[in-house]
Amino acid sequence: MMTIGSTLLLLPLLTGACAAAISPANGWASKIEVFRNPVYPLDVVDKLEEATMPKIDEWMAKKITAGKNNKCTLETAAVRREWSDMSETMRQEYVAAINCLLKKPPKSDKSRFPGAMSRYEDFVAYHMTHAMQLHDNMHLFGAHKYYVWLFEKALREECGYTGYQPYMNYDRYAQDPGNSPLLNGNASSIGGNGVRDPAYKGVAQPGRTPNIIASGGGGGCVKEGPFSDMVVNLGPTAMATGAKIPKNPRSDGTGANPRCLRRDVNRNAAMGATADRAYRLLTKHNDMDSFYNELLGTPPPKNDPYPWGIHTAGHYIAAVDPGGDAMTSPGDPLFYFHHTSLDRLWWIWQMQDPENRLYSIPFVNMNMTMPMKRAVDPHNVTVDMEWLGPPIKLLETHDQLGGNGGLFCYVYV
Ligand SMILES: [Cu+2]
Repeated sequence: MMTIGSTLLLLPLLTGACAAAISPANGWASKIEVFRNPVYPLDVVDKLEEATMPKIDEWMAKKITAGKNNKCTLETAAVRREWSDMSETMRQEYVAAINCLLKKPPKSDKSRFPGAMSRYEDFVAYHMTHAMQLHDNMHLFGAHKYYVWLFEKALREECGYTGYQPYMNYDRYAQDPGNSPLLNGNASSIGGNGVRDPAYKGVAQPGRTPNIIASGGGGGCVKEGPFSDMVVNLGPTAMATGAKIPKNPRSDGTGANPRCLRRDVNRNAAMGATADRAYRLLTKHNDMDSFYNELLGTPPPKNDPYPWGIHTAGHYIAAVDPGGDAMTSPGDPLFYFHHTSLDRLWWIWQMQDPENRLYSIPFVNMNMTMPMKRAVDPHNVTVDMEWLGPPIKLLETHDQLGGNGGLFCYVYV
């Protein structure tokens, strides 16, 4: 782990950035602390992100002048980092904070969610009962931004975590996720693969070629590293993709069903989220609908051995139970890394043209048309997190640098 000074970092940017009225000495790199793990050279998306930073700095300067930044500045912004860019001590601190949430008593309604046994599972309980709201076209980005932010807040305020929610750069791990610093089962990982279960075949992908994300060789209980002792209580639901998972006593999956965390750490999934795919996604689309649809892998890409779309690919990097169940997927801590990565991609896309993109909302999902939502004025839509956090306006969730009355104030590095 090493720290690179701001000047060094700016070198590749100097040619492009000198037109802006920001000199390197007081540009963005002097405002944000950057850590890079030298094992991983910057990929095309990282480079695009760096090249976007001067633009973001200018955008923030404009907002500050107009008095619209809600006290958020790049200097005060929290920094969400890539897992491998964090020190091993910080990674272990993150794991410890999740273990703390797993031990804290729940705040959700006991009669509605007898299976939510911890603060951690309060979040799962919300996701499994609000899946429709969370995943319609309007909400996928914004509501998940708020949801992850509340989770990060709980880690910090209720469990003393001093960092911020990490993301995973899929590309760093795609070739061999099971041996990656994220999932290799070391003390500074989030646990290892599940033991092999021949009954687990993978996740069906109807309409795509190939039409299955074939098993990566796991499928059973995680026996190595952090979360190998985790007890999963909620679920499974009708959306479960695992094999031989004990049934929940309640038909909607909200009852207590204590069992192990099962995983299939899957290269076939991860390869659908490589940097070339993310770069294409970020640079090819000027309008939100086409950006959104490519993220979801609709229409299915042709002549691609991993045609899942980045959203699906990221989810099934650790499929099975509950990671592979669309309703209870936040029950595997990997969920938060994935949705934070999507949040980062969304931000990079927005910031290519903040004037036009910050508040754009997708309306058309080629897989799932939700015509009712098209008639709704997004200005009137609120995101209500109920037992997780107060309701806020949907459009407030769009701006991570000043949204939610300034409570959202973070950048990705
Ligand atoms: Cu979700």
